[in-house]
Amino acid sequence: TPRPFNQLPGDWRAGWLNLYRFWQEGGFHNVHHIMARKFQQFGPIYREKLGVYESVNIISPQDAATLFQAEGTLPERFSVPPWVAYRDYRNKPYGVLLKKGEAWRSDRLMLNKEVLSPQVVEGFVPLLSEVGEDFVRRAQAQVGNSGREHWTADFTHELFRFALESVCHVLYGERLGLLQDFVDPESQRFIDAVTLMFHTTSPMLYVPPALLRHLNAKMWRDHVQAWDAIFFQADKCIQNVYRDLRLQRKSTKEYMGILCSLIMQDKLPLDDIKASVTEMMAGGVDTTSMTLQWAMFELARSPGVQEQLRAEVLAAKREAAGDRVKMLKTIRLLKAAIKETLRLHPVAVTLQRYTTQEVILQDYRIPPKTLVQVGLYAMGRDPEVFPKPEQFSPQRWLAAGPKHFKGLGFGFGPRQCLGRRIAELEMQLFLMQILENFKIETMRAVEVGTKFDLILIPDKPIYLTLRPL
Ligand code: HEM
Ligand code: 2DC
Repeated sequence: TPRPFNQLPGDWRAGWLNLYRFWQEGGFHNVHHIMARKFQQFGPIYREKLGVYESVNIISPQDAATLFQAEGTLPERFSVPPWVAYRDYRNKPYGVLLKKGEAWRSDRLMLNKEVLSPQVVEGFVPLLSEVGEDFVRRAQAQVGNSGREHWTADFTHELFRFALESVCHVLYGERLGLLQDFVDPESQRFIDAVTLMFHTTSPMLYVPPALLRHLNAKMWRDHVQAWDAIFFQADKCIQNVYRDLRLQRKSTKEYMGILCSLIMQDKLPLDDIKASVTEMMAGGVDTTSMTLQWAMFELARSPGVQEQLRAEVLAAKREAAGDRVKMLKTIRLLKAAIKETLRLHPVAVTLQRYTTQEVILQDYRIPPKTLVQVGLYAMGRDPEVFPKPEQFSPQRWLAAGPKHFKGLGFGFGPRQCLGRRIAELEMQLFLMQILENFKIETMRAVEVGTKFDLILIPDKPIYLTLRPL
């Protein structure tokens, strides 16, 4: 018979003491390392309490499968307290990110049709390719300006702009012009606000924000300011589109973007559309850009893999006569390289679900309403799950053998990442276009670690070189 819940290993009795220890260890930036260590200490399942939040943590793909197969039709993840607190404080409606139950489901089903469905997604290809082409053109100009035969830089900000330009093109059907020499300061403010919003979230994760609000702590004030800037800027973009639509300034011939489609469908209240579009605009900046930065870094460190990918892309280009939609159907290794990047460098340190019924994990009975976290970062580096985990090897995703619940970078099931298809296409097209035009290089000696800043990011700047082929 399965073992009872209160026999689970872990320190879950003294929440505040744990939080203090955690803080002492620099835990706010090291959540991923602390988790990996706890799995070593306690084995593949442990229970934990930090502040007021309790969770059960798992690492094996089989346990993840058990968890997700029992999630039902209204899955719920940990809802980040300061994000909820901001919306309540300013009286802003929740989008799909923070909604629950039937209210979440009805919004999500409408959004899926316009954001995730294969028919619509194919229409994003020309929009996203165009942005990728502009990035290549800009890189070529930078090579020209440098007076050398290459462009060497920390690409963080370039990629932030690329990512915002990309997501806005599909959301609004319009270009912001962020890949030109002059960047609109308002857009730059938006980008900085998203980074600040993530950065100020992590220290508040385990402390009830109501407490911080009462203390009027600087962290909370900065957080509010960041969200204010995010909502202000998104609202301006949304109003522009709305006005153009009413004045019939939009030509109905071409695809006009996700926002237009949602408004014209007229099945969701405008406030709900706005809330979710704002979340997508904010969710589309740091996520894809950091993943692309890691992908280029890994490719620079593995020139052999890079050559293989380039050969695949160039062959696909020849066969498809440059048709990007066709090319996307044949670039298996490139898609595997993105999965491999997310294995070593996931955006989300964990996936989480509240159980709705009793589940058995590692032979322990987990009661309903328990927060269970899948340690995504720890799983990606566990040699039991991925042999030679330190090796960047896209090929492992194409080899025979079970991949069951191993590629979870975008989450799973009906609550998985809403932006998944946009993100995948954007990253595939970007890497295709870079590989067609440049060699990616880096200084081999530099080791780069990972820092938790709500999402996982590099712990120091990454310098990359693009060298025209
Ligand atoms: C949710 C990862 C890009 C918008 C999530 C989740 C993960 C994730 C792990 C939680 C899924 C779950 O609980 O099962 C990523 C990664 C990205 C990325 C790795 C890029 C590399 C994007 C983009 C957008 C976006 C570009 C916007 C277009 C969202 C939203 C949710 C979400 C709105 C909440 C969905 C819901 O609760 O129904 N993402 N994401 N993400 N993501 Fe992404
Ligand atoms: C952070 O312990 C650590 O995709 C917490 O685009 C558990 C947790 C819960 C939800 C996760 C979050 C972590 C990391 C960032 C995620 C978020 C769900 C969606 C969000 C993974 C792992 C993200 C980045 C969205 C953000 C959209 C937002 C800017 C409006």
